[in-house]
Amino acid sequence: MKLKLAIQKQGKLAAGSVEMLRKCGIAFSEGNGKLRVEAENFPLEIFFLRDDDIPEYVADTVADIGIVGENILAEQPAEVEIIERLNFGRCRLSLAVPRNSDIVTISDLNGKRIATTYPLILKKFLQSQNVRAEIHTISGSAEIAPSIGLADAICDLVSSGSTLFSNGLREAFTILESEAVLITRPSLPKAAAEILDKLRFRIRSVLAAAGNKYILLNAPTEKVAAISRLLPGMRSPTVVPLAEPGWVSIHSVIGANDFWAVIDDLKAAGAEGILVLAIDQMIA
Ligand code: PRT
Ligand code: ZN
Repeated sequence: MKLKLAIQKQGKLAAGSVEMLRKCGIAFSEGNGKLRVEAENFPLEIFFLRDDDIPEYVADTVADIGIVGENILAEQPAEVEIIERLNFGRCRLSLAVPRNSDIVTISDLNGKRIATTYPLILKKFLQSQNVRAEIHTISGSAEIAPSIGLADAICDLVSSGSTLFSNGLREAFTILESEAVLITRPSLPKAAAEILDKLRFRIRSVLAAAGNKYILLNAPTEKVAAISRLLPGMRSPTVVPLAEPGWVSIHSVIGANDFWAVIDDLKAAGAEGILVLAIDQMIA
């Protein structure tokens, strides 16, 4: 019995999906245009597919689980459920207009033509805003639609914003925020569900680790209490004596974003030789 996972073959989520599996300790060979591989050390079979097809394949039992962008689920509702948010592939679906456009408020879109590959989400959004606009469904490269006279605005995915910028467009309104998510269908067979539980445990350990750093520092023994208050850690910091009398090494875990906020306080409290390291897995 193997759990069947569908991931994107090529594109913006392909590398992140493979990286997530590797961090979960799952080994498999990639490449050579393969559409299907079996993991070497975990009961998993991986299918490489177009992202748009993944929700349907999961719903139809071709695959048990899949990794897709939330935007795909919003555009193509399928009988699947989101079970983990994976913290990569972040983007937003936005309305963008030519930089010098007189479209400023959402109601300025009334009567305008909007090109998009996301007609369903756009239609619902416009309805919710009481805007009547003409939706032009295209299959890609929405960013060039205004310059060739096809549309007054576009509705497309944005991440860094550089595609909009280099096409003379500005982001006007955000409709939806998205990231990669793990999906499955309700009522997986028991054996598949058991493997999925093991995989989710690993994924959560990887996600928890990504949000944290391991910190080590040296300090005089009398400073331990003050420094420990700044570094609560998973339970409390580990304090180990250094060879030099009166000195200790303090080890702890700290939020990846919290480190910069406490660094000055740590130094002021007497910390020296501070090292901050990445954590691969974290099991609470
Ligand atoms: O071949 P297949 O159908 O599998 O791929 P695809 O071309 O349909 O999808 P792909 O690879 O472009 O995107 C897959 C998923 O990645 C999307 O459904 C999103 O969930 C996610 N994602 C994250 C993005 C982006 N970031 C992104 N920046 N998808 C697309 N883009 C495109 C966007 O459409 C625009 O053309 O990148 C451009 C904008 O990027 P910036 O950085 O210039 O703003
Ligand atoms: Zn696609």
